[in-house]
Amino acid sequence: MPFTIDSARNIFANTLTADAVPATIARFNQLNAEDQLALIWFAYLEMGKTITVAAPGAANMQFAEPTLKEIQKMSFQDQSQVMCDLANRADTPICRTYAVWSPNIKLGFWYRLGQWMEEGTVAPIPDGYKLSANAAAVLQSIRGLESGQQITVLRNAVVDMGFDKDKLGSYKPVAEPVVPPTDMSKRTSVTIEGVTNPTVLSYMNLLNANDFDELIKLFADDGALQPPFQKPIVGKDRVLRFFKEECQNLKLMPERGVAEPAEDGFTQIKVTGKVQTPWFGAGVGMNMAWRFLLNAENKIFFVAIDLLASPKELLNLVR
Ligand code: 45D
Repeated sequence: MPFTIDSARNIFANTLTADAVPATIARFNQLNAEDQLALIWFAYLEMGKTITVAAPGAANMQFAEPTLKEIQKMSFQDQSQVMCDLANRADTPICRTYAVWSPNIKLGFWYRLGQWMEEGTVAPIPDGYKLSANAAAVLQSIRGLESGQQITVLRNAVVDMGFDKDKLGSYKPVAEPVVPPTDMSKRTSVTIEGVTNPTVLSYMNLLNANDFDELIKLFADDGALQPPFQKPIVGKDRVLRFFKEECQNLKLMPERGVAEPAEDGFTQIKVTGKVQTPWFGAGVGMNMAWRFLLNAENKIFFVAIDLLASPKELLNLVR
C-alpha cells in the first residue's frame, strides 16, 4: 500500500516524545485566567534565574507596538482585564489583533509587557498572589521539566492565547519580515553520524541558512511537515509559508541517525540532535528528532519534528 500522510506519521513509532508538554498545557488550560497569568509570571521569573531570554529585534516589535502603546495608556485595572481576556481567548479587538500575529510577535509582546510589569509601569501580578492548589501543582510540574520542555510550555501557552483564529473567517497573518538567506561564504554544514543522504543534509544546512526558497525545493509537491505537538502542514506552499513565518534563525545541530529502505522505493530516515531557538541561543539545547520519509525521487514526502522525552532518546534509532 502506498504511503499516505497519515501512515507516514507512524514511521519510527517508538520515538518517545515529551508528552509532559501537552499534558502540562492541558492542566494549565483548566486554570482560571488570573491563575494562568500568575503561574506564567512565576515560571518566567524562576527560569530567568538560569537562562536568559534574548530581547526581540525591532523588526519583530513593530507589529505589536500600537497594541502595546494602547495598553500602556490604560489604568491598571483595564490592563489586567486585557491580560485576562487574552488568557480567556475572549472576543475583543485586542484579542483579535493578537490572534493573527506569528508566535514570535506574540512572544515579543509578552516580553515587553513582562518588562513593564517588572518595572511596575503595567499592572503587576499582585505582591503575595497566592496560586490555587491546582495552579501550584502545575507550576511544580513545570519546575521538574528540562529547560527545552519548559520553554516549549511557555511558548505554547502564549501561542494559544487570544481569540480563536478559526472563528475569524478570512484574515491576513502578521509575521516579522523574512531575513535574507545567510551569505554563501558564511554558511556552515552539518555532519550526521550514520546519515549521508543529500536531501537530509541539505535540509539541515538550508534551514540553518534561512534559505527557505531552496529548502522548499527538497519537498514533494504533496509533501508535509509536522512541527512538534501539531498536525502536519500539507503542501509545498503552506510549508514554505510556515518556514518564512516561524522558522527564522533556528540552529539545527543534528548528531546521529539511521536510514533504511521502506515500501514503494521510499526511504525512512531518523535523525536526532539538538535545536536552539534564537530566543535562548546556546542557553537551551532542545533534544529533538526528525523523522523523514523520502520518496523514490529523494524528495521529502513527510518530515516530523519531535521534542524528545529525555536526552536518552537521542540514542534511540531503532524502528
Ligand atoms: O501571561 O526542522 C508574563 C521547526 C506573565 C521547523 C508572560 C523546527 C504573564 C522545522 C511573564 C509577562 C520549527 C518545526 C506571560 C525544526 C503572561 C525543523 C510572558 C523546530 C505570557 C527543528 C512570558 C523548532 C514570556 C523548535 C515572555 C523546536 C515567555 C523551536 C517567553 C522551538 C517565552 C522554539 C519564550 C521554542 C519561549 C521557543 C520566548 C520552544 C520561546 C520558546
